[in-house]
Amino acid sequence: MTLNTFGQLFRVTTFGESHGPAIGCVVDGCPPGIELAPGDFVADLARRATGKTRHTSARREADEVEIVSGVYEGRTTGTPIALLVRNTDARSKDYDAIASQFRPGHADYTYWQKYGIRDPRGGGRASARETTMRVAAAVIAKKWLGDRHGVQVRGYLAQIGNVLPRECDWAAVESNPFFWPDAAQVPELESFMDALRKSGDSVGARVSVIATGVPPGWGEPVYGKLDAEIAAAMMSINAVKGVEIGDGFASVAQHGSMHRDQASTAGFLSNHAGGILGGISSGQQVLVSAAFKPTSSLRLPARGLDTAGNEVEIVTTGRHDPCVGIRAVPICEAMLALVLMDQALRHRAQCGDVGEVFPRIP
Ligand code: EPS
Repeated sequence: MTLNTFGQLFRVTTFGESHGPAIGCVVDGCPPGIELAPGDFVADLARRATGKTRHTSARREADEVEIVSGVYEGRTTGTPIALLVRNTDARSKDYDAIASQFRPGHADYTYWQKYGIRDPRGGGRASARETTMRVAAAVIAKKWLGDRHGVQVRGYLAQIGNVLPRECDWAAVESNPFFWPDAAQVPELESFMDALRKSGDSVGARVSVIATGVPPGWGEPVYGKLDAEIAAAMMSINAVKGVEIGDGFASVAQHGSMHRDQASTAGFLSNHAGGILGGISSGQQVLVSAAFKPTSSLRLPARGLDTAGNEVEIVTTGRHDPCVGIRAVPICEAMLALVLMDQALRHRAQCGDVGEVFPRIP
């Protein structure tokens, strides 16, 4: 793999496999002086973790972050920050049967075609386990964005299968296992997921993420557009098959008279653009959605090939997520925060002297 690094000035490199001894990341370019302790990572890593409810994989990882570089007396020093999380609950035997098979819909086949070798245990590097380190790195980004700019990044599950929330209430999101914004619908989702799990199948989901407080000016046209980098960041998450900014694909059916976001001295009158114009933030909320495919590790038998080229029946056992989108809310938040932090630093580097330009639409 030649590219395990993300970002230009705030650069995150992740390493490790699902069943290796540890996963980790190196964060380069972090401003000095940010307060950072292992305890800062606990909340977001727990939000992303498996084994917390019956609706996600039963693997129970300690997910304890060791800070092995870049922090002195509780503050970042400007040197590379290295974070390490040891894998504590890998059960590699679960993968014996499929080590010589390619799960339909999984990266097993493409990794094999590319490298001629693969670590089949837990999906190796293609595992959702890798996203732990993105969330850890983004804890630093979220902190800096919040303290320095008042930027807040938060997300919710906006669709699971064909079920859509009837209400959108932020207060509900963190109080149920689905990050679902409609508390009244949670029992319906519980039954839906219980039936799905019993059936052995999986389902897709949509995650929406919103950044508030982003000032106008972040994003670098034309090859470093804020929306282009957000799309790349979201697409780099396992299982993501689509990304929308603002109205996204709904824009296809719209007329310009509707889509354009008009302005008054009181502010913008709508936000179809999702807070980004010409690849640069407008000062409105940045609105992003990602589509997650249904996971491919199923105990329902499927037709496929083994590594000898024979047609075989493929059945995946072990501990899997029937809807990986459920755990993806903190991961999408993380990727948006990483892009915003990187763009904020790049904006400061080039345009730090420009200051506030008149008029600013509130
Ligand atoms: C995953 C399969 C399961 C999940 C894992 C992602 O792992 P295992 O088969 O080893 O039990 O638990 O997710 C995590 C461990 C995590 O921390 O996100 C997969 O196939 O992607």
